[in-house]
Amino acid sequence: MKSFRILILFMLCTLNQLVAQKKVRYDLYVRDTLVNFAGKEKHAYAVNGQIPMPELHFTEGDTAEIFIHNELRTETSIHWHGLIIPNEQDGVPYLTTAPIKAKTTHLYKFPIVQSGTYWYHSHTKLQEQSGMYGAFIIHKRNAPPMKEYTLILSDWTNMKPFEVHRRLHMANDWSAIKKAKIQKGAVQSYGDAIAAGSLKTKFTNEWKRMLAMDVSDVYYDKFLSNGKPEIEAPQFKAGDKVRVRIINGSSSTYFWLNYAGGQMEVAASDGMDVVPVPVDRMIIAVAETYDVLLTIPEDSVAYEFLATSEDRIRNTSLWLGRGTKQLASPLKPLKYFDGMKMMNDMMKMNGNLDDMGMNMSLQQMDMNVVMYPEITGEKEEKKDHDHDSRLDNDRYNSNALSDIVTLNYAMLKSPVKTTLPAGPTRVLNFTLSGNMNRYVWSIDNKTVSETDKILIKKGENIRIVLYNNSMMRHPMHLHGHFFRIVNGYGDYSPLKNVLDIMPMETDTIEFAATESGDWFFHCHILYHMMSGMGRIFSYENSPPNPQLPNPEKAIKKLYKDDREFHFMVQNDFASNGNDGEMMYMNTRYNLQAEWRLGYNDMHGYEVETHFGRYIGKMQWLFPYVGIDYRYRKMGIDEVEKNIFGQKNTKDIRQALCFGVQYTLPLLIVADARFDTDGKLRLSLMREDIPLTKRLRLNFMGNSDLEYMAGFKYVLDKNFSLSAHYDSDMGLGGGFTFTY
Ligand SMILES: [Cu+2]
Repeated sequence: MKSFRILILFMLCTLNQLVAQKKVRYDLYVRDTLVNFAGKEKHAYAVNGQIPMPELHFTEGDTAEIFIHNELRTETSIHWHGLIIPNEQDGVPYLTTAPIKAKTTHLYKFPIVQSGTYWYHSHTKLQEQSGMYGAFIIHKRNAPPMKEYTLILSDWTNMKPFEVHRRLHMANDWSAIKKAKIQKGAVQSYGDAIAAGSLKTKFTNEWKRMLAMDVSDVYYDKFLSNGKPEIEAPQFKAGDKVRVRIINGSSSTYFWLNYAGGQMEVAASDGMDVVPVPVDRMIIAVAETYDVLLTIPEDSVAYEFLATSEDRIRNTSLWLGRGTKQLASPLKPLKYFDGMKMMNDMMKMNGNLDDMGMNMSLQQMDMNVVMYPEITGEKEEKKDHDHDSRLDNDRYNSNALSDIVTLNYAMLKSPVKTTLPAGPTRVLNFTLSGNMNRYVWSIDNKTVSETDKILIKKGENIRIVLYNNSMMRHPMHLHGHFFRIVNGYGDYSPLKNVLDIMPMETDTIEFAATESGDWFFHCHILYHMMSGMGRIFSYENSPPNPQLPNPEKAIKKLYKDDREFHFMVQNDFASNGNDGEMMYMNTRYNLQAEWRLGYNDMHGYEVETHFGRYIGKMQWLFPYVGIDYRYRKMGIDEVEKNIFGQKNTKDIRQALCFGVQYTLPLLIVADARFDTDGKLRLSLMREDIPLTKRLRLNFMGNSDLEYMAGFKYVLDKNFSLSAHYDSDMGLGGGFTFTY
């Protein structure tokens, strides 16, 4: 009898718990679809027929049950960004969770233990760029009702994401040519430099071995607010204070945000509340979320909330209220050569960055500030003496140089104490490293696949000191944990899960190791992550993960992402012959081939192949081995010698060669090689000198007294007109095909 009473009691308790923990179920069907966001019908992934994926709502204390029905012919995954969940629910395929195979259903089930603005996205290959991102909103329990609106921003390209990624690795500047249609000077050619009176700046930039660079490297055809170029929220009335939950679901775009109805009050970041702070404008990094409070000043007006891509090429808007449209002030175009000059000043000849003693951190000094005309002023309206003296005292804080307030991380304060529990502290130093020219992104010059997991222990505190020694900013995201940004607010340092770190900045973050399993820490720019910019934190003595029965085998799949080889080929179909090159390369290795096919015996043909490895962070050094094959028929008694007096073997050559390439200032590639016939050859070569937006110059000369110079006029992403003079083949013209 007594045991029966205990049973009843037990059942009642369980029932009570069931009521308290409400199960919230969603069914998500992932399907291939065709969309037309920017004038062309393109392939994308839709969930329940929509892009972005459906907005999911939960309340703190719920249990989420989310069924993913994968109706694709490829595998997929879903990662719950910013959520504190059991490791096997985190959704990184092959690291934490089983991949969702084609035509199967996967159940994610986890308790909701927090509240705020989060999102979810595919963590498989480049699927996120094709539409797999959505809002994940968790309401506070017993929260008073409030006016709110969810805005998920994203970027759309008509180019296949695979193509975008491949072209980034080829230093192909087609996207700059596309941008130049909208913003003059985007290619930053020598012609653009002369027009801007900045020839010396351009020359110095190439002397320091930099390619023209922009604040973002992908050209997007559209930016979207909840899947549309612009959206309206007419339901809001004068006096309403609307909590706009902004999620940057872009693959690689940062957005500047400003509002036509006055200041924006920043109230939360990455789901965590902050002490509200009013700002005039703010940047939202890739994968960050911010809650901002916007006030509607008057009825009969629709106020623009404007999101402009950091490169200022395009924008997308949300209109709050109903009536006459009140525009937010548009952002002025970038001053490219002012930015380039700044970069030149900070770039040392060895490829490291020099902050000139400024100890930059927490986004307080935007090194791009010289490119932003609204802050630095147009040339004719120089700042007065008053401002000049402030510049010395507050040189680290860009807000001191401006009449408007821009959000930075030093302004974020947690409303509650965020002190870490007592425990041993482990300090890790990471230098973010990158190579723009070959699009290699890494930490301490190593990619994810080139490093071991970083072992951590439950109960310790992990402090990470990050230094960004690359030329781009990186939104670093930690899975499954919140970290404090050490920002001068001490016990009230803000909690986030994405840290945007600008070039030359040093930032410190710290978190309590309270979980188990493996957690990804990576740059959230999709193309940087896929290039290998990340690390894996692994808790020692974690229980086996039932989703990954063979973790050693599984992790190899993850490593494959940054080991991927990319292919490019170029061929010039000219009146005097046919020449071209191909490359098949990854982070460190490159298999190159060059060929020249004449149309007669006198011109002959030749093929050279190289296989080599790039050395060093900047990858300027490239030792290789290769095979040469060459055939040509000269007239009798005609003998050619090289500058060393060696007789030429150009007529017939089948040789093994060993050589080394080195990239010199001005991006001139020096090549020294030695072959099994005992011949030495030195050459200098420069390709793709941007004379104007579309006109390019190449030249080559070598110790066999061969030389070549040519022009190319870029017609579109695959075709150029070309003309060249070649010491062997003479003058020729035709067209060049580039893939
Ligand atoms: Cu990055």
